[in-house]
Amino acid sequence: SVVAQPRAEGGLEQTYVMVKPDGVQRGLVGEIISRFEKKGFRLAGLKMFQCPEDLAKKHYEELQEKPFFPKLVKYITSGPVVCMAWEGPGVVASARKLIGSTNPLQAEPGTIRGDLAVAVGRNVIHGSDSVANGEREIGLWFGEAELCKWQPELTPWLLE
Ligand code: IDP
Repeated sequence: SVVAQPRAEGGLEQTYVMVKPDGVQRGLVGEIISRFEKKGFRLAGLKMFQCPEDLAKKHYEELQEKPFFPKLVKYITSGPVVCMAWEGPGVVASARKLIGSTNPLQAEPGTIRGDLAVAVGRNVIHGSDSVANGEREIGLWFGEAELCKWQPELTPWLLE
């Protein structure tokens, strides 16, 4: 059954992943979704969205004292983003590894930023940095009715 659910049940962790405006403009959405799908994570929410300034500021509130904060808000609101909620065991830390270091020039080859970006202010993708922030960010970007609780048929082949 598919019902709206604010949070994963059964202990499955969730993270908020977002293709930033540069990734959308560069046609990288499919490639990025594909990496998380192939890894074996479960998509719980997906939408395209033009982020308003107040949401960008709330999302990045921990960085509001940084000198690059105004540019960051401008970047995130500069075009549509693709918002995703992914779930699975250890998905927060694993997504951060798939994404790679904040500065794409320091990101390992094989990671999304390592393979697809060159500038910290155009680093293509966001991923929550803690389980608590994953919950906070999914709550910020998604309404309850936009999140699906479902059991892919493949689950027994992915999870013990
Ligand atoms: P993260 O996205 O890897 O978690 P954060 O430190 O949370 O990195 O920074 C949020 C975003 O702010 C980065 O992804 C990047 O787009 C931008 N950013 C971080 N540091 C800088 C900087 O030194 N100059 C410009 N932009 C930055």
